[in-house]
Amino acid sequence: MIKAATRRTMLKGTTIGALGMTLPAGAALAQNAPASAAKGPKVLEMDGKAKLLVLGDRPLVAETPAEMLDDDVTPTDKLFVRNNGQIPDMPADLKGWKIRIDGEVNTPMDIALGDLMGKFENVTLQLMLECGGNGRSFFSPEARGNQWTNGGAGCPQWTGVRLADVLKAAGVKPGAIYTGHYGADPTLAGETDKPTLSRGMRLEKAMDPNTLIAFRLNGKDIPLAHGAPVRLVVPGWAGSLSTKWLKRIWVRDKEHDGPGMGGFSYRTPKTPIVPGSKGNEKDMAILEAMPVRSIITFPADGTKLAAGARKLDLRGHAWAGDNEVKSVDVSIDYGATWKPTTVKEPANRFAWQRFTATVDLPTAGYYEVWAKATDSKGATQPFAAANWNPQGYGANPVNRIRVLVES
Ligand SMILES: Nc1nc2c(c(=O)[nH]1)N[C@H]1C(S)=C(S)[C@@H](COP(=O)(O)O)O[C@H]1N2
Ligand SMILES: [Mo]
Repeated sequence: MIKAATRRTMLKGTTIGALGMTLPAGAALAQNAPASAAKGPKVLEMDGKAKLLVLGDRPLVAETPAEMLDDDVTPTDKLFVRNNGQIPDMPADLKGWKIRIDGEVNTPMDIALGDLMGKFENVTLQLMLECGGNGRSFFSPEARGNQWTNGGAGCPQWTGVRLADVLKAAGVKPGAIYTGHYGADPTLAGETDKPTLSRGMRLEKAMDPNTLIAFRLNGKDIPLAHGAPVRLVVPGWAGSLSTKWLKRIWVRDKEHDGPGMGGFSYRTPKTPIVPGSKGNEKDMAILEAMPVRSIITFPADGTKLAAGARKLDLRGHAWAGDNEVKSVDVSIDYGATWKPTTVKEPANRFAWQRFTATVDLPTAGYYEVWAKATDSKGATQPFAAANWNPQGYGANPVNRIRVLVES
């Protein structure tokens, strides 16, 4: 007992960096490694950002390694970056930045950010932001797009006003059913006269008190890469709805049809299709809430434990779109047996939930530690990425890390 406890303490004292990623490629997890990993990870070099892993340069897309997501509240420098076009220039006058609310409203308005901040109640919430393609690299065969592992997600603190309050002030007409969002980012080709991406949501989600027009991230002005000076935060749903550099919300009497709303974009099959097949646009439904997911954030994948280590302290986060996480279980025998973890309440609705566990490692040698979350509706993570779709949304297989106990 005492011996094990001592060794546990030793593990805690060792930095992840010193232990990290020492296992050979081609170990059992290779089948789940992102395809892009073969080229070697490229590290983000950007002021104010941590060394995220670059999944694409044009547009800039970078994910957060799981072990960098260990904080309870994701620090701004560690939040993933996902752009579809170019990053616009920083506006000179932040408070004077105007947002247009129009369409199916009684009083269309152009409201300056300064007025928005002053006229509506300011709220601060810890809210999940997750790319619709998070987990894409786990699809087989490979789906089109950035090969996210699990790092297209984060849960920072946002301050803003409720979109619902602003829409109510504009007076939503009875025929309104949907929103359409516009940002100020130029397209990849540099065009400024057409939207790079323009997604929208059912009015019900727009009226949810947790859907924010946000102007602060972790208590500071939102940095340029994350949508300065103002953006939407639509927690629990595909990140593409959380429009950065927000310029306009068009309230609509039909489903929005901007770029990113049709075909295979942000849509998944209503009934499962053959993996790798073309699929039929008519059989696709809009991806709204993200599925249940857990990530182990400590220790890092590939950690080596000192000889004699027989206990492993684990921790991570789990989240579940519109739902709460009810349980997270872990396995060290490839899913043959499972052990429950301790799952904390979320800081508020739409915040991720911390899970912790101590698992016994009966011998020296190689282990995979798997984590599987189950939500309040009973949905759980599959063993492999399910419901394959051409653009690779919603892959949420059980999370796996590799650990080696030295002999
Ligand atoms: N204007 C604009 N907003 C946008 C995007 C974009 O390309 N342009 N990308 C969206 C996508 S796909 C995601 S996942 C989130 C990512 O937000 P982040 O870069 O702050 O992490 O922003 C969304 N908002
Ligand atoms: Mo995204």
